[in-house]
Amino acid sequence: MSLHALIFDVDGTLADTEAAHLAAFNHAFDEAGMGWHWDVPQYTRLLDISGGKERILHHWRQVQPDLTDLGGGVTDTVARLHELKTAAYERAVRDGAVQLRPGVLALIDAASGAGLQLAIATTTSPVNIAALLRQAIGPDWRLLFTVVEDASTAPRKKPDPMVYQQTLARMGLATADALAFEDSANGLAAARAAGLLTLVTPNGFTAHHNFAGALRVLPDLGGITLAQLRGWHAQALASAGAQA
Ligand code: XBP
Ligand code: MG
Repeated sequence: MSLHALIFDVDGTLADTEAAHLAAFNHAFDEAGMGWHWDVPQYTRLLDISGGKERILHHWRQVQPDLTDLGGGVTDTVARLHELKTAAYERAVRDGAVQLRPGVLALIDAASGAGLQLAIATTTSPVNIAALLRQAIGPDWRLLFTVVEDASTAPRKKPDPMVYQQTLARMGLATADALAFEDSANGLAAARAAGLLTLVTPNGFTAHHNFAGALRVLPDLGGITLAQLRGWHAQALASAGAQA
């Protein structure tokens, strides 16, 4: 089996976005007068919850344990807060707050030029993907990716494998045809549960996570070549075959 596709997580993998997400959450809480402010240590813990809406509700239940969804009031408020947050995040990205991580663009270009399929498998919202990649790659960014699976298409969030299973199915590929790229324990768990060999590039918010099961843990993708990926992929499949 040779390598036919690269599947990328977005937040923390394609770009170090979580500081901008954190600022956007706090902006939304201020705008709505919630009286909440997340600091970095707290947000680092909250990132164990995938999905911005799920994260907001999780925090609300932490600060108000007797919270019940009174006639939709809580659900509507969470949705409103997330809309405010997403708008603030989009503005920040458009203003250049976030850059792609080292090696990401070079690898995407090399893989695309070599005829590999590229895909995105993320728990973030579609508007966030478009804001980041429009700014980082250009208005035609979507043409580079065969499949984009995100919070709008895969409602069960990582570590659930749904987003990766749907990505593979839509690409018509087997797990052995692809490599996944992740930054977090939840993301690694989702990719592994979908049967994918996974490279991890941790960041400041995830460096302390447990990455057991990763094909490799790399500081970033700077200088990583397609030939190296093909070699690691073939080696992993061969040793899996030898153990079978
Ligand atoms: C990381 C997430 C997202 C972002 C915030 O996604 O869990 O929730 O933190 O974005 P990824 P939203 O799978 O790309 O690492 O507020 O749109 O959820
Ligand atoms: Mg991530």
